[in-house]
Amino acid sequence: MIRCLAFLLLTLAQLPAFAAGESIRVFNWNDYIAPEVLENFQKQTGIKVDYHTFSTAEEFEAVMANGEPVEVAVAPHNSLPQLIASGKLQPLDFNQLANRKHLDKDLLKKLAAVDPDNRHAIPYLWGAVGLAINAPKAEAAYGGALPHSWSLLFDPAQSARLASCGISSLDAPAEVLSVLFNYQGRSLASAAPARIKRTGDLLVQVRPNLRYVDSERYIDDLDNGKLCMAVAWVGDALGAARNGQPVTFMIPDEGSVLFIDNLVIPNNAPHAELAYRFINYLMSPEVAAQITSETLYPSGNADAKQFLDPSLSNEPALYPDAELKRRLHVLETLPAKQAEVREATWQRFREGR
Ligand code: N2P
Repeated sequence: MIRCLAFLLLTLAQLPAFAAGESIRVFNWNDYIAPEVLENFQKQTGIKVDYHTFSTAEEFEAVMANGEPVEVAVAPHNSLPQLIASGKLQPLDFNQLANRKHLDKDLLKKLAAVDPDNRHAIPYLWGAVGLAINAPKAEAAYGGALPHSWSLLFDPAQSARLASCGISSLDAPAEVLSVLFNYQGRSLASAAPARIKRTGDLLVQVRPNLRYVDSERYIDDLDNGKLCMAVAWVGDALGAARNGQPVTFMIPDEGSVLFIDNLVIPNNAPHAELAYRFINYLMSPEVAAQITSETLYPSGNADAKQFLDPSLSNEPALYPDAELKRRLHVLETLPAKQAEVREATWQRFREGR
């Protein structure tokens, strides 16, 4: 009864907000939230969420560059230095973020390299780039056990053996090029433009073995057994396994990159006070656990772990052990002077010519 009354009071207390038609615009990656989290936030606060998605870092950057009014966006960590330097983000008022205490301290430390003192960004979800492999299909096409190596993709002779059962790549130039340079024993961040251009020749050689370069389409195709190997973000690969496919997420022995995606408030947010309420809601450990349970991406919230099903809190792809951590490095912020050659190189790969 007391609970019912409390609920009624809460509902009534929130009615004026709803009546006033308060709303926020949110930009997030595709397949990167639990829909009930948005519904519950709306129900509890009366604040309507006008929710939009994007599937590439380039689309995200375009939204930020064209100055659309947005309350909350989910920014990749390597975009932060440029966004902060150009004054696109509001410094956060930690007093309005009581749930900030639940954040993962190690992650905050890593993020401080791109956002000094963690002033502008709240880690939301993070994860690794790896290979999603449908082993029965891939082994049958390959003709035996698969090497634990990025050579499955980058060695044209090997990827040719898998072409018939379907390969795809993320449309994520910084991440895929960084993985490729690392596989070659080099660093993308310090590469000369001519070297990046030459790497494009290798990508173009491999490209006929791939069906497409797209960060969204592969989710359904993995789920439906239409691909046997995809360069994947961890949650999208684990999602195919949850949907009953014999898909595993493999981090090749040569290692891979990590991304950290962050809640930010753009400086032109019309209703920053509502943005704080949304971000604080997402940072509650129960809500963060709901998001990880749905998306299968590791949470930026350390206290979410206790609310996860043990099958998830024991999942090595969500909570990597020390050996795996050693093989993963946070994607570097790439020098602006490489941007042009990286874009041109990637365009050749994406379009396959
Ligand atoms: C999920 C989106 C993952 C975001 N499809 C990677 N930065």
